Amino acid sequence: MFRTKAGALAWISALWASGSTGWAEIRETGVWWLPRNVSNFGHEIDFIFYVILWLTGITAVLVFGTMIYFMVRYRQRAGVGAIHSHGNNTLEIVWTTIPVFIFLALAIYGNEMWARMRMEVPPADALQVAIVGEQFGWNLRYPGPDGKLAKMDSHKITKDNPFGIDPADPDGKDDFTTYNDMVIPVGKAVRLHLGSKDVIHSFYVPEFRLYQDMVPGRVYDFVWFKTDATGHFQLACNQLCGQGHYKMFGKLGVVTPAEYDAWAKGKAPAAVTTSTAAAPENVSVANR
Ligand SMILES: [Cu+2]
Repeated sequence: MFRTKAGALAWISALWASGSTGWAEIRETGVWWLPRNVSNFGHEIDFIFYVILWLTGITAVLVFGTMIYFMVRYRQRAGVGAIHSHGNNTLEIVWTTIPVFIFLALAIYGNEMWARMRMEVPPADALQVAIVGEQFGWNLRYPGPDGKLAKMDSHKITKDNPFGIDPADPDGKDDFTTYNDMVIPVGKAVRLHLGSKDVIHSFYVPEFRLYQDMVPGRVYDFVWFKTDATGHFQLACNQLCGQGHYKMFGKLGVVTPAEYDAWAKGKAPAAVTTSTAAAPENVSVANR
C-alpha cells in the first residue's frame, strides 16, 4: 500500500494525531509513561509501582553488571587455568535473606493496601452509582434528590431491566439513568455498584488506577474511590467482550460539585425498569 516506510509512518502519525484531538485526555498526556492519576488510591498504587520499579531496576543493573564483569574478567585466555569454587555460605545466606524480607514487605504492604481499597466499607456519604455493562456500552444509574439508589438484584437483570431493580422500590422512583455518560463530583467518595447484562465486562479508568471485572450474575458493590482533580477521561471496557468491544467506551467527566449538581438537576427520573440505552447498533444476534 505504501511505497516507502516514511510514507506509511506519516500516514499512521496523521491518523494518530487526528484521533488524539478528542476531548478525552487519555491520549494527550502520559502517552509514553503512566497516564496522570486523579484518585486517592492511585497515589499509593503509583508509589508501590515506583518502589518495585527501582528495586528491580537496581537489581537488574547489579546482576547484569556483575555477570558482564565476570564474563570479561574470567574469559578464556591462553596459559590461565580454570579455578574451582565451592561457593560461599555467607554470601548465599545474605542474598537469599534480603530478597525474602523485601518480598515479604511488598506482600504485606500490598495486601494492606488492597484491603483498604476493596474490603473497607466505603464512606456512608459516598455518591452511589450503578453501572451495568452490556454489549457494547455502559448503563449508568444515579440516585435522585433522595440520594438513594434502588437496590440491584443480579438475578433480576434482563434486557429491559438492566439494573435488576424492583419497580416497587421507593428508592428508585427518582433515580435517573444515562448511557455512556458518567459524571462525578471531584473530591467526593464514589461507590460503584457494578453488574453485567450479558458477558464479562470490566470497568477500567487508567487515571483512577481502577479496574474491576463485572461478571454476569453478580453485583459488585465494594469498589469505591475519591478523585482529587477535575478532568475528562474515558470509561473503557478492559475485557474483550465481543466484536464491538473496541467501541465500548463512555465519557467520564470529573467536575466541580456545582457542575455536577447542575448536570444531575437536568436529568429526568428514569422509568424504573428501562434504561435510556439506545438499541445497540451494528450488532447481530449472532454476536450477542
Ligand atoms: Cu465490554
